[in-house]
Amino acid sequence: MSQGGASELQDRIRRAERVAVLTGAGVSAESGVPTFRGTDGLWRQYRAEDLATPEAFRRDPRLVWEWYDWRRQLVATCQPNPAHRAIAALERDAPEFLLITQNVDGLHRKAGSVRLVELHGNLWRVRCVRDERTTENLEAPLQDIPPRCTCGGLLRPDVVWFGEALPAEPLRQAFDAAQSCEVFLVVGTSAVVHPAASLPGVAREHDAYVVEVNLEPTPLTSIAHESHHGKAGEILPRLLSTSPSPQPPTPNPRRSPCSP
Ligand code: BV8
Repeated sequence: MSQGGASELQDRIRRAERVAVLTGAGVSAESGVPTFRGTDGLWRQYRAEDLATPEAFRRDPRLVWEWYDWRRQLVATCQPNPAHRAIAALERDAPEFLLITQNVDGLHRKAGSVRLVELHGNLWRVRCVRDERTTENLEAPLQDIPPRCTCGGLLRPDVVWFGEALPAEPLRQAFDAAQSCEVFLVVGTSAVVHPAASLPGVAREHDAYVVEVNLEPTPLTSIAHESHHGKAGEILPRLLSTSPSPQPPTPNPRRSPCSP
């Protein structure tokens, strides 16, 4: 397994029919979106069990709703970074491609990715706990916190909480891609949350060339053919030889992390 040295990735991608990419919170870090388990990560400030479980929502729906609303406002002004854009460019070049993201921030779509599945749902969509209908219309001024569906049921974030099953069709597509791709690129995930974390191992078992791009080593590093440790926004454009688009101005550290 090579670390950070010469990469076969471009050559492997050129020769590949099917390419799959798995991303985690690290791909959005340079856009200003906090990760979960990093030094300044969300789970450092909050306990996952207190906010990202169905029990937490049953116990204190207002607290959980307000936490996700805070995250929506945090993410609303964040822009895709060169890592998102390099993955969107790769999609345009690969004959068969699937982006499998654990992220709920919507930045891959904003960067132009189309062939993607969101394994853990989407921050911008809410779901009625009673009739399961979803909506992305969060504009209406909220009388109640959390707001209610027209059927009277509470609206909840349409994300996958701990102990909840992942959406069946995206999960099926993700495992199909891992089993059939020739190249599997993993970007910005600590690889601790299952079942997403098992995908790179499935790809490796099916003879895919597995490449990891992450700030630091993870449980995947030992099974990857290549591991490149550093910032995805710097490494990916170079690795995929997409010229990094002009860097947006560095956000003023004294203002909200994503304000231009
Ligand atoms: C389920 C809510 C079953 C959404 C989240 C097998 C083994 C062990 C445990 C389990 C298992 N199977 C199931 C479990 C239980 C559990 C689990 O995995 N627990 C772990 C933590 C021990 N899994 C579940 O509960 C899942 N459900 O299995 O249900 C079932 C089946 C049928 C019927 C009923 C039930 C549900 C999992 C989803 C949980 N939801 N969040 C939200 O609020 O966002 S988890 C949370 O972690 C996020 O969703 C996130 O997507 C996910 C993964 O985190 P990462 O994206 O990897 O982020 P992290 O901060 O950890 O790492 C970022 C990395 O980036 C770091 O390595 C960092 O170094 C790097 N980085 C930072 N900056 C950069 C960078 N890299 C590059 N460039 C940079 N600039």
